[in-house]
Amino acid sequence: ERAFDHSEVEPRWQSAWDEADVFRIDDDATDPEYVLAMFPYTSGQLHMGHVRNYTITDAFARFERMRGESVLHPMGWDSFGLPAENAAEERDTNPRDWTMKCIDQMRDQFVEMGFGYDWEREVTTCEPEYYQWNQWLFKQFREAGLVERQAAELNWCPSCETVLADEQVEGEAELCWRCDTPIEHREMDQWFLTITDYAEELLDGLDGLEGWPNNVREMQRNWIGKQEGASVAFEVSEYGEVDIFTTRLDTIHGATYFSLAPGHPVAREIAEENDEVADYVEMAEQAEADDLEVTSGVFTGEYATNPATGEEIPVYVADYVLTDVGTGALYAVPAHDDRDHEFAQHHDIDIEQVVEPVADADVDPEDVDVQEAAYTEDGLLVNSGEFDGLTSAEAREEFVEVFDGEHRTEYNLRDWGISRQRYWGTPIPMIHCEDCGYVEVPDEDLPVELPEFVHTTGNPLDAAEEWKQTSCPDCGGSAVRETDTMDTFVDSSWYFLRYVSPELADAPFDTARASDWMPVDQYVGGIEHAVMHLLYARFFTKVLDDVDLLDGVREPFVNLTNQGMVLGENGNKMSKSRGNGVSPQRIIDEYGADTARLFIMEAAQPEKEFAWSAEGVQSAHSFLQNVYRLVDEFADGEITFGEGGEIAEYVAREIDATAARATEEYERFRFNHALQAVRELVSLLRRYREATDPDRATFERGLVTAAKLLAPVAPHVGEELWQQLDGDGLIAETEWPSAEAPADYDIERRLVENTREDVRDIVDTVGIENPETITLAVAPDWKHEVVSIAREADNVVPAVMQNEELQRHGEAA
Ligand code: ANZ
Ligand code: ZN
Repeated sequence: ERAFDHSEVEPRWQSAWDEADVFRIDDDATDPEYVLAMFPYTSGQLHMGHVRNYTITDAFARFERMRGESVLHPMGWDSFGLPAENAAEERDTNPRDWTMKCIDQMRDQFVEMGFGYDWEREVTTCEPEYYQWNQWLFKQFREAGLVERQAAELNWCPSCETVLADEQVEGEAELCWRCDTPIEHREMDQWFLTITDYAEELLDGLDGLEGWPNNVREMQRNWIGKQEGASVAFEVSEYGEVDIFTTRLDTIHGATYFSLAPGHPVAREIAEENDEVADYVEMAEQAEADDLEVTSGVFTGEYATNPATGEEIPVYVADYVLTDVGTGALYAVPAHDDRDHEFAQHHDIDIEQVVEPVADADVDPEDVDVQEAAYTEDGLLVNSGEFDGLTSAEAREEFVEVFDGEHRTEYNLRDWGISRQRYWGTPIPMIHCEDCGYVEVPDEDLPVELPEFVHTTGNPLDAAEEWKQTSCPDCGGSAVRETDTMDTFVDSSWYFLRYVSPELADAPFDTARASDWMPVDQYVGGIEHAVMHLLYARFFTKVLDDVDLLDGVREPFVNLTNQGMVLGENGNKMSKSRGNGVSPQRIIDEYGADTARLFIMEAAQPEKEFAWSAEGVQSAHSFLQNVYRLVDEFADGEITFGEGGEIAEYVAREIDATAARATEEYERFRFNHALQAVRELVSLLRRYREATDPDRATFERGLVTAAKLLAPVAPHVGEELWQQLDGDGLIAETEWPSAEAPADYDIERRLVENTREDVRDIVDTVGIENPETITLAVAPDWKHEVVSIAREADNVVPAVMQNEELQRHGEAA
C-alpha cells in the first residue's frame, strides 16, 4: 500500500519553505498583493474558526504568489487585554509571561498548519516596540484636536474603592468580581477619541466599498446612524428656552407633552426644587441602559409652550429620553411615535392626530386610529391649522423657518472612550500635575513602559507607587502618571500598517511604503468585527492620512470577506460546554494539516457556515492519498503509455478548461468550486489511464496541472507531488498553469451553474420554501430577481446580497 506519511512529509516541507524564504517579501517590492487575516487574540489555543480564517488567506496568498505576484501575507498577535490578566491571576504568573507562552504555542501551530507568513514582519502589540507607537499616535491625535476628556459612566466598587472595567462586573446583579459587592455607577472624566468628527466621512466612504459584504456596510451605516432633523426652542415656564431635536418637525402641532432626559441640566434644576423629580433622576442614573420601561417617567409640575399652537403642555422627566442624544429633550407626539404612544397611554396624556395617510397609501385614512396605535408613516397634515394638506416632507422643510428652528444632523455614533482601568494595555502617555493640569509625556520619554505586574484589588497601575510618581514635564514639580491604559481596539486600528516596516525605530510605519502597499487587497475575518474594529481601523486610516502619515490612503481594506462559522458535527456552535469541539491539533496529528485545510475549503464557500464532518475529513484524506498514489505510480513507471487514442484530445482540452475554471474560481474566492474542478480532472485522468493507453505527455501535463491547482490548499502534498513529477524547485514558487480556456469551452456557463448552486445553498440555509423555483427564477436575470427575492424575505438580504457574483453575473446577463 502506497501512502504518504503526513507526519514526515509536512515538517519537511515547512523547513524547505523556510529555508527558501518563500514567504518573505522585500521592502522594495512595489504594490504587492496585500492578503491579510485578522490577527488572533493570544488565548494560546487555536480553534477551528482560526484554522478556517487562516486557511482562506493562506490559500489565496499562495495562489497569488504562484501567479507571479509579490505577496504580503503577515501575521501578528493581538496580545493585550483582560483575559491575560485573569489567566495570570489563576495561574499565579504575570500577563506578560502567560501571553508570550501563548504566542509561542500559537506560532508553532501556525507553522504546523503550513501557513506561509513572512515571520520577519511579525507584530506583537504588547511589546513596547509596538505600543510606544500607540502612545505616539495618541499624541498626534491630540495635536490634531481629536482627543478630549469627557465625563463617562464608570463602574465603581465601594468596597475595593476602585474603578472596574466592564468585564470585571459580574452578572445581572452587577457584583464586583473580587468581593461580590454590588457596584455603583459614577461619572468620571475619561479620554476620548472624537471619532464623531469623522462621522460623515465614515458614512460616505461606505458607498465606495464595493468589495465589502453589503450587510457589513449596512451595520456600519446603522451604527453611525445619521438622522437629519431640526432643533426648535420651547419655552419651559421659568426655566427659559429649551432646545429639542426632532426628525418629525411636521408633527409639532400634535405635541401633547414635553420630555427631558434625567441628565438634562433643566431636569437637574427642577430636581433641586422638587423631591419627586430628584428621586426619579437619582434612580434613573443608577439604572443600567435597558433596565427601565419606556413608560418610566415623572411629571415635573412644569409646563412648556408649544410654539406651533401656543398650548401649554406638561413637562416630564423620562428615562427613554437619552441625555447624550440630540439635545436631551424632545416634544412628544403620541399619535405618531410608538414610544410616545406607550408613555402617553400609561400617564393618561392626550393623543392628537396631525398626520394622515396620503390618498394612494396602503392604508386607508379611515382605518387609522391613533388612540389605538401610533401612525408613524409620513402623510398629509391635519389639525395643523393653516398648514393642513401639506405633505410631511413639505412641512418639515417649511416649519424650520416658521418656528424659528435650525436644520440639524444627529448621529448615533458616539466618541470613542479609550480609557480602561486595567493593567494589560498601553499606558496613556499623560501626566497629571496639580499646577499644570494634564501634560503629555515628551517624545523622548516614550515609551511609557508598564511596570512590573502586581496582584492587587484594583488597577495594578494605581498600586505601582514608584511608577506612578513622576515629575511634571512642564514645571518640574511632583506629578502623577495617568494610570488608565488604552482600549485594545487602539492596537488593532493600525497594526496592518506596522507590518509594512515592523522594525522601524523612529516612526510607527514608513509613510512612502505604507502608502504604496496599502490598502489591504483581501481582508478576512469574523463578522463580529463588522462594526467596532472595522470602523475604528477606517477612522484611524483617515486621520493618519489627514496628518500626512499616509499619502492618499482613505480606506484600509478594499475587499472584505467574513468567513462563516465552523459548527460541531451536530450542527451546533462548537463549544466546550456542548462537548462538540474538534481540536485542530488532534486533526493535524491524526490526518495532517493538508487534510484539515482541504476539508475546510471544500466544505463550503468561505462566507457560509458548515458543520464538521468526520466523513468529510475522511473524504479529503483519501482524495489526497489517491492523488499521491496516482502520481507515485506514474513516477515509478508503472503506467503503460501509448498513442492515447481519440480521447487524448478531449483530455487535453479538459486540462485547459480545468485550469481556466479553477483560476476563475480562486479569484472569486470560490475555493470549493475550484477544488471540485480538480477532483473532476483527477478522476478523468484515472479513467483515461484505465480506458486506453494514455499518451504520456498529456497524462503528465494533467498531473502537473492538478498538482498546481491543488497546491494553494494542500501545500505539503503539492510539494510532494511536484517532487515526484520532477518539478524544478518548489511548487510554492512555480508558475500557475496557463488559464486559457479552449475556444469552444463555455466557462461562463460553468460559473453560472456554480453560482446557481450557491444561491440554492443560501436559500437552503435561510430556509425558504421551494428553493428550486427560486433558483430557476433567478437564472435568467440574476441581479434583479435575487434582489427582489431578498426584498420579499427580510432574512435573506444579508446572505444573498453578500454573494457578489450574483450581482456580477446579473450585469453580464
Ligand atoms: C418628535 C417626534 C414625533 C419624533 C414623531 C418622532 C416621531 P429616530 O426616530 O430614530 O429618527 N428623540 C430626540 N431626542 C431624543 C433623545 N435624547 N432620546 C431619545 N429620543 C430622542 O430619532 C429621532 C427622534 O427621536 C426624534 O424625533 C425625537 O422624537 C426622538 F411622530 O421628535 B421625534
Ligand atoms: Zn506642572
